[in-house]
Amino acid sequence: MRDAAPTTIYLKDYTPFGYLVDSVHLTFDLAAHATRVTSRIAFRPNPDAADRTFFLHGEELTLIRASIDGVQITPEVTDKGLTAPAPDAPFIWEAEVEIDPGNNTALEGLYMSNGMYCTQCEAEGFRKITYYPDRPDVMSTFTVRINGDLPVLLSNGNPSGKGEGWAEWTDPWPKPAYLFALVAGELIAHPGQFTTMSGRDVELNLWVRPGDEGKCAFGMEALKKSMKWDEDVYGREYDLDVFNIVAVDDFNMGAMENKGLNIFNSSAVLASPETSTDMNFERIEAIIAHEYFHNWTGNRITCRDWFQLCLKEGLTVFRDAQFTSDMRSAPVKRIHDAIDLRARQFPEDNGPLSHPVRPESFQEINNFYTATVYEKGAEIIGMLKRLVGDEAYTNALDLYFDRHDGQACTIEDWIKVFEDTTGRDLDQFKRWYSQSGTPRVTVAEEWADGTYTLTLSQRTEPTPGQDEKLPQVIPVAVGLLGPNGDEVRATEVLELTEASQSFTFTGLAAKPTASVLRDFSAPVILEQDQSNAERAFLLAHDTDAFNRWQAGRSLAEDTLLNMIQSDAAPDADYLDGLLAVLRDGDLDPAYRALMLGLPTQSELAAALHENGETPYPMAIWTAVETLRQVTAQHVQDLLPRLHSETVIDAPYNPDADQSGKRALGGAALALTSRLDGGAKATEEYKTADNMTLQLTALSCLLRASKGQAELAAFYDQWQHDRLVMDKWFGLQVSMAAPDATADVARNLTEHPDFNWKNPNRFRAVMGALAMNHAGFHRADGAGYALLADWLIKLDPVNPQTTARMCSAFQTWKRYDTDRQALIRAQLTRIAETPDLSRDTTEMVSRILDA
Ligand code: 0A1
Ligand code: ZN
Repeated sequence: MRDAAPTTIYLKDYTPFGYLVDSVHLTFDLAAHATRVTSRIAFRPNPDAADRTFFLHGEELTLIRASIDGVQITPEVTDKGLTAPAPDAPFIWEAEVEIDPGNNTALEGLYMSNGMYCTQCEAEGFRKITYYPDRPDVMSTFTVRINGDLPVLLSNGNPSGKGEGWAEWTDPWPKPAYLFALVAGELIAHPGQFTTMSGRDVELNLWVRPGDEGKCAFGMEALKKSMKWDEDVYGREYDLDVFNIVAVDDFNMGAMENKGLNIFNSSAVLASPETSTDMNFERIEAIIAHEYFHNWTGNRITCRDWFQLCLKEGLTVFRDAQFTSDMRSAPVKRIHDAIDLRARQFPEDNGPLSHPVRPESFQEINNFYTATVYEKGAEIIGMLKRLVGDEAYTNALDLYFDRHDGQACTIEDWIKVFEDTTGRDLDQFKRWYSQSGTPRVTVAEEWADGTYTLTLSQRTEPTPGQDEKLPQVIPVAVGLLGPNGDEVRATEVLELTEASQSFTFTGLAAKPTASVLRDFSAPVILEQDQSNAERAFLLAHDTDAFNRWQAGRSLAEDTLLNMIQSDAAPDADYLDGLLAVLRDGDLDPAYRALMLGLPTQSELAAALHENGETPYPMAIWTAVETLRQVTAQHVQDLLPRLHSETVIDAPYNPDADQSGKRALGGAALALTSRLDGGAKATEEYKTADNMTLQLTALSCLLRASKGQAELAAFYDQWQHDRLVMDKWFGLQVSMAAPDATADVARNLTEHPDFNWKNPNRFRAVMGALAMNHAGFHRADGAGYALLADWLIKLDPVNPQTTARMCSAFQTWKRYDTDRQALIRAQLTRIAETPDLSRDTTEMVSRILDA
């Protein structure tokens, strides 16, 4: 391992940097293997800091020269940075370094992607560009001159000069170095324009590589909608003359909110009906909104240190979810978010990688860009809003922007604006940030003399480093339904603050049925002893769209668990209830499509494990297949109607309406394919004129062990398109039968188009392998070994992506002892790899410590 004793950084050790930065001037002389970066930085002593050590971060840099106030110096240089004697008065630091973007495969700092220079500096990548106090609480204005022979030269802020072979950019807004960006390449602009609410004209550009011009229109419209929405809903307007977005093919994450120059993974911005699915469009709209919203929540107000990451990420995810709800369907968005949280965040929060939304220590901050920080972080904001009400939320946010604009803040600052606007003590609420693990809420009911009593109890299992848990503030939205299905009590938010608490409802004529945790009002696991009859009743009558869906979901989970545990037949309440919902033409097609969804096989494994049973992946897979087959037969007569109801007689539009119809039509096609052996899917594939339909038909065929001819035709049709080819790779692994998955994945890694250094392509195959539950967990361990081989190979090239993908193993303790032994062997093999990165070392050791 590279670090014999990796350093752990603690929140409690925070101290401010000894100097403030007044201005940064950078000059880049671009060359693929010898880029020169010259810096001129004005420092002055920080009156709030006790320690005046002048240490600048710097990694993988060749120092050419350095001076302080014009006097050459020879700093003490290590592989982490440099230290120099600095005056206790304002001074000018100048340095020149050389870097090698052409050999930067980690995609952090300045690197190259298909001949284009680009940067990724969050979290600690700027130190690979030049020597600097690379920490978010050091903020400065930046002026950047780029010298290079490429036609498009971009950086943050506004353009301030240009000529043949050079361009200069000035960013007037003080920012931390992690928001720095530079792009240079042969790029084409898709232009746009926006006038802000105060009348500022903003030039918008979406920069893409030649050939991708036809995939820009949707992203540009999404950007304009985001700009308008942030003005309308949060009163926040854009603050520069230009806003640039660049699409990059090699990128570790989705996108990055660099000030005025967002850089996007091309998969998160490029879209056309022929090449992108409805889901791609929706995700792109949300990511563009997310990065744009960061301009206020992240850039204008940033984080004091990386422990506060959720300050910008939780809030910005919450804001993008609000945006999506407003642009599309609020209940559908809420259901998607709950599905996603349960699929990604719950396993994290209830396994070896569990950590608080605001962690207290880390070895590698890149390992903490997690579902917990982002999605649970967003849920906390949602709970806060629910607890204080919409008006107080708006007032608190106004105060936050007024009070903290231009600052680097903490969660304490955030909570304080809510305390100051509402007068409410939020001390206990703050436990959501410090306590890890998913709270479980149990529900008990009592009915006597017209009084209905709900007793809610909470407990959270121990998590790594946290044995004792304290009660949290849990907003539980509840409504009551009368025997005829009418709502006898509208939604009310019960505040559960004790370990156990009773809430009474009086004056009721008959025993009601409670609809608990409406709208998924808190990110908890609800444990409610409900009969199937009660669930079926809620599925038929609940006025809360989320809980109506949840009732169906609980029925589905229950019947699957019974099928797995006791070989039971699929439950009639579930099948009949589902049929009734599907028949209801008044219900949104998107919502009906969601009703047809099932818990993931991984979720079922978790549920079995929690019930004290050992999950066997093949038994789970078989139950799901059986239920699907039985469902197809049960709703058979309705399928023709679902097909005709979802035909769209208009040009393709990825809006909520059309994509909802296609989702329902696609779900119906999947069921039909189980009955006709793929005949209809074969026809649909031939006539498909957009990627959603094409991919749906192809997956139905592959699921039916057909479609090899279509797969080959798909390749011929799309081999020139990188993003579509990622789908081609991924789909084959996702749809493979359990015993074939590892072999399919391995064969694909030998395909000439498997460019494993590209994170999208790597994830298309290896991510799909890890997600194919029964395939990944094949009893002989072939899935584990294949993933481990590739993680070991990728680690020296791209530690960030490697480390993130190690989480595929996080649930290993759920499984039988044979599988545990197989996984442990692979994790150990990874851990013992010589020179393993700090990123991967931390992840594997946390997982092994389970
Ligand atoms: N701040 C970005 C996410 C991001 C984080 C790290 C990255 O590179 C290591 C890239 C992007 C966001 O929230 O969208
Ligand atoms: Zn973000």
